[in-house]
Amino acid sequence: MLQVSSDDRLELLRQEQPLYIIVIQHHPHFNNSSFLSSHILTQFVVTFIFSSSFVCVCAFPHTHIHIHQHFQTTLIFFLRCFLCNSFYPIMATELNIISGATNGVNSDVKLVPSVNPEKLIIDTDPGIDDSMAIMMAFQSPEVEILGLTSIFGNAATEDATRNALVLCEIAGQHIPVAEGSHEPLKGGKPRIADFVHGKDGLGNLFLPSPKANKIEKSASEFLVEKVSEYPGEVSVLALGPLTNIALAIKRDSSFASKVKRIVVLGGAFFALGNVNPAAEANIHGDPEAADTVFTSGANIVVVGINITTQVQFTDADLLALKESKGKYAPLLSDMCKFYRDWHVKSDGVHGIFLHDPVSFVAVVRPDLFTYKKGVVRVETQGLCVGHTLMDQGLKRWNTSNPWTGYSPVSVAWTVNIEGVLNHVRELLMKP
Ligand SMILES: [Ca+2]
Repeated sequence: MLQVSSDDRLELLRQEQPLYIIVIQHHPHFNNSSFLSSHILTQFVVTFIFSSSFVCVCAFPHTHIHIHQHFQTTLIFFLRCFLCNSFYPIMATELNIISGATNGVNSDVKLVPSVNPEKLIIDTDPGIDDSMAIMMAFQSPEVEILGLTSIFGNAATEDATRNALVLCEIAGQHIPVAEGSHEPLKGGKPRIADFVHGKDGLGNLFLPSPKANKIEKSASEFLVEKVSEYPGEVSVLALGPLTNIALAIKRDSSFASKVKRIVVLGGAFFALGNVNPAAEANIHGDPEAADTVFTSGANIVVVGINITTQVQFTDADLLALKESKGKYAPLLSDMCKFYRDWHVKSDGVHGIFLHDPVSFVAVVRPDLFTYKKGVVRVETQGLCVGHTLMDQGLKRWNTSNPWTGYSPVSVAWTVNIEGVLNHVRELLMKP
């Protein structure tokens, strides 16, 4: 029988990101060794490991199930790979393999998710790469989008709201869009990256105005309302400056503890920025808000541009997208022209960085990244305003400092580039 040693279990418990588990449950027909010795089950496991959004570790609650040696060996091999690479952390979701088999032969085994999709609010400044991430989310059964909240950044807030409504309309999604703050916490006119995303924020496509309207509630009101309605269940994907999230934290002192997790696209960790050498655009857009969010004690995962710039669509990828049968491929390909030309001018990259799509992948496939935990602070003034700096915990400081006493956050440290690219391609090219 498959055995997981106590050391392996300890290693599992040390991890802090979600582990998705497939439980092969006992079933009256499952103890037929001829069925289990078939390659069907092995294929399921291997298929799941490589192509699905779930990591496969199997547990056998009923020890009398006989596992064929071939299957067992495969399983142990993958289990060991996972544990050694520290890829697969705490349990979050279970899938049950439920057999519809009779006599264990010619079985039609079905995989039935035993949990509901993850509730997700996307706080966004669409934005070309935001649009890619939003359309990917609409194509992902693993998430239920409760709504979009808008923020300035790639476009002014009112344009971001309009674009969010347009994207929902194109996708046939009847979900609320709540407008966010028009300015950073400290006030003043926000910096708008129209030179990256076009005057309309969507690559100068100037799409028709949406028919639907934003809801009356503000973004922070909507965030607080949904997180209070489903405490511990709602995740937030923050793709722009963090003003709305900071306002939600300020509005409701229980927000940080009630939100399931906040996945932030922002910062540059031990790397140069993209607004200037010190700062990344989303954090630079509202440094005070970012510092408020990072020190709030919420469960936070940060994906910086040190990670996202590693994941690029080349011109060949963009062509493949254009020629694909992807449901939103024509729209996104058109948008990407402007964005791609800017990358050539700005970075000498013949292609695009996939900042926002990568951050969405971190929501549904956290296993494609490794993370380090540490307190993150944001510089709010001076030369390096907007700079994110993490205490890696490598030193026991002699005295307290501005990092002391705050909860650590998870900072994405490495990325499985091909794994993320494949997931992005799969969703964008999905009919
Ligand atoms: Ca964005």
